[in-house]
Amino acid sequence: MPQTDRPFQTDMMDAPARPMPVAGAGNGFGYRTRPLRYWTAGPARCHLRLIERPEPKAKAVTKIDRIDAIIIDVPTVRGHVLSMTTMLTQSVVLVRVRFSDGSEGLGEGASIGGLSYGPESVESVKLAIDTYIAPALVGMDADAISAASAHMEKAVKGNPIARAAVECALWDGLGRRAGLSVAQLFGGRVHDRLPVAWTLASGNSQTDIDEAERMLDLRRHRDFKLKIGKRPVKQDIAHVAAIANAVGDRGTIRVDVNQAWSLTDARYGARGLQEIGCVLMEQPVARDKLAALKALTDGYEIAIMADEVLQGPSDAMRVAANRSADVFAVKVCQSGGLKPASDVIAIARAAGIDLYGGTMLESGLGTAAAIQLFATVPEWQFGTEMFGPLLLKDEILAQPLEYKDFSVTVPQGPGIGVTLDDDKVNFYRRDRSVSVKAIAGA
Ligand code: MUC
Ligand code: MG
Repeated sequence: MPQTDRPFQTDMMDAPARPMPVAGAGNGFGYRTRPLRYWTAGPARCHLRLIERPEPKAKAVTKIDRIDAIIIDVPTVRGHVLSMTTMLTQSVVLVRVRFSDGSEGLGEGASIGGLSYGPESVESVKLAIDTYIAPALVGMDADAISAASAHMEKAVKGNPIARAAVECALWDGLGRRAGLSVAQLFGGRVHDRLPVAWTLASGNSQTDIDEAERMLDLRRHRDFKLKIGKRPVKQDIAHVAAIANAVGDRGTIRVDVNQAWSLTDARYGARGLQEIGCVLMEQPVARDKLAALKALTDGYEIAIMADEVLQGPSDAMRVAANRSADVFAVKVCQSGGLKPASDVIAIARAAGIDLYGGTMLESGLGTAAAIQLFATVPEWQFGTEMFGPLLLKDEILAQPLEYKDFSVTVPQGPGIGVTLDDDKVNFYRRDRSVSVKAIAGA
């Protein structure tokens, strides 16, 4: 070890063979040296040096300077027919948080089908951020995300999607400043890739079969989620059976009813669907009908998945406590952010409930944020559906996410690991567009 690396050292000034540390020079660890004592008696002068630890300087706190939220509307590759509406466009809120040290963080808040899916829309998300969240958070310590989240929860009840968009941007900012990915901030990845299902929702059985064939040929998806609940149950089962027959052993078939069925419908549906080999039934009944969800979970072999009912850790606890579902669809937006979503995951794992990585059809930004978290979880028994950007006609990331071999690659790099294509964002932002119809059809 060189002399200068020692925390404490003496130097013989008259021993010229030994290199002398220069008073005041650094020693490579940020310490300075200063002479301690001199001996002049005798031929050899002795020079004792003490390495001096500088007064710790108070580190400048990085603060939240500014929060901007914009709505973008991007057309979908085809009509996405859900039980409650048909989507022709997906609208999301992009959030940019600027910090006092010049760094930035990005986040996204998304829902589907305007207000037909749930109590938040992109318009309400932007309003909640601009009017309530931004004023509450500006000036707070940017690295203290738990404190900021607690403050947000105090300032804004409910509105998990609005809170999630801002919270994600705070994690992205912290990761960028620290040079760590969001996955690293959440304990480190255990997967480099995650399996990705595709939703068949054209509204037509043959079109869906053709689409499934294309996805299998491309090796992009082999797990298919069918949106049902719009037609009578019997017709829905016939539709699912036609697609299940066509796909055969090459993939799996799941359904999402988006709360459309009564318990009576759902009993009939569960029996029919499990007979044709459908492996998963998502949120068949209204989100407040927990007893009905439990009756289905207890009564049938087909796995019952909770989606809309899960609006964060408290709901997850309620569903887990009664074991009212077999599987949780974990959604970052619906949970209120990355940290609450990781709490939902923890509750499921502790309760022995299986996991599925859910989407709100976010663009590449929100999708990448969720992938960062999902990559840290050892087991996704039913895989994920992180295909949001693929449903959009255009890509808003500078570098699109990589989909291949039935899976998506976890982005590398600090924070969420993606950057926006600013020209595309400007093109699709609502406040610059001539006129955009977010939802069409019924
Ligand atoms: C939902 O209800 O799960 C996820 C995939 C999809 O097609 O719609 C979303 C929302
Ligand atoms: Mg769903």
